[in-house]
Amino acid sequence: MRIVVAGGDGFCGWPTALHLSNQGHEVTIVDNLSRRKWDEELHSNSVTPIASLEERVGKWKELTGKEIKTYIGDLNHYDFLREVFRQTEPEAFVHFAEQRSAPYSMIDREHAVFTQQNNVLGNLNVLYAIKEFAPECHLIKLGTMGEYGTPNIDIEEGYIEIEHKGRKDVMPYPKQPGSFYHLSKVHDSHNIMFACKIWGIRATDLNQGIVYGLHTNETKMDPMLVNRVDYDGVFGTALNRFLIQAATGHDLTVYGSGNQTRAFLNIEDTVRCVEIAAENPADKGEFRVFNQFTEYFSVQELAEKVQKVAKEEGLNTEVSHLDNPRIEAEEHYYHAVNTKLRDLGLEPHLLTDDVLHDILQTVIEHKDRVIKENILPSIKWK
Ligand code: NAD
Ligand code: USQ
Repeated sequence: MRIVVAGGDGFCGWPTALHLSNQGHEVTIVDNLSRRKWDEELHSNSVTPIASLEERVGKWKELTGKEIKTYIGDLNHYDFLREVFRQTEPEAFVHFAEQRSAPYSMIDREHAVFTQQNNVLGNLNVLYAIKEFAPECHLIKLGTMGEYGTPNIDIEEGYIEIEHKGRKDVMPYPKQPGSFYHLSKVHDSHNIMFACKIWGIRATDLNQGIVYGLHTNETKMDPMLVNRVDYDGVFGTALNRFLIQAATGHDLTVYGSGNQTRAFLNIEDTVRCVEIAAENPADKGEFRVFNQFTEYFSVQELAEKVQKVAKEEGLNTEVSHLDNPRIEAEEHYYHAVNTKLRDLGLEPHLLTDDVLHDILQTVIEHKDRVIKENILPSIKWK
């Protein structure tokens, strides 16, 4: 299949592009390299030293003989996107290319506006490009479990049957997101659903949980293919942050009580889920939603798991409860359905101690790169 991976220089996009290429698909990466610029803005970095995109795809070709084409540009520049569609004629468009940090979107007005412009308008351009240049193309869009928030009822996969005053209907599941970033994903979902309805586009929204780990079979093939791993208070996410904190002798930064529960998956499952979605496309006009996660944990549980494994590695790690910089429920019900990807063949990589040891050992190798001042959270919701 001819597949465009937008955001293919990022944490999820890079290993996905390699995996799809390795499966024999004709892969094209589109990325404006803005993630590397946000590192500069925040004076931060990936724990693992990442090569340039050019070096990465060059090494991939040298090792496997497979070519991944690259287009450097912004989804918000429609002339650029039009050319990408004309030249690649995609059968699937995997869309990772957004500003994905909740704290970054909450820095100030400018960052909130930027996040929603970048994400919502970029996605709208992709919808128009599919309509105009590749109407059969399957949009595989990365959404987030955070679109749903933490309702006091079970979270279904995208839709819920509601009975109201004696009448029934199946409706989009109610959304209660927790940041301007998460809201951008909700706006995207609505735009995609509408585009499917009016133009007959086919789309799958992958409501992904928090991704941990870094390695996949492909990124392990050479140090130049290594994935990025974020640890700072802005782009770092819960489990990866805790592992890097343990590696550098920092206390594990649990926000508030730590009873907030979130859905998680290993990066190895991210790449497989996208492959499954690509190989089983939505029907014309269908807006399909899959909840893409394998397990859920409270933040406190994760910190305790990391503390245990760190101890086994000879590291003395404490769990600290910081004042929560976010506005979020810390005590809540959480039960989310995730059967659709499993029904299509996903075999989850679960979070075992061995998996934690493996990630911890990798980040220990690179711990000298960590800029310690970036570890504590600096952005507050209020
Ligand atoms: P990332 O920041 O590492 O990668 C995103 C990539 O998109 C970057 O390389 C960036 O340069 C590029 N990009 C951003 N805006 C662009 C634009 N307008 N035009 C072209 N390129 C652009 O993020 P990630 O962690 O790989 O996340 C990828 C997607 O998955 C995001 O949409 C995110 O919301 C979603 N997601 C991520 C996680 C997670 O835990 N990392 C969890 C759930 C959902
Ligand atoms: N948290 C801590 N300590 C930390 C970091 C986070 O307790 O050091 C807590 C947060 O308060 C929150 C939870 O952990 O309750 C998750 O925070 P996070 O930063 O790991 O994840 P989040 O902001 O939700 O965003 C990440 C990705 C985003 C994706 C989302 C999936 O950055 O792109 O959409 O995970 S989900 O959480 O399902 O919405």
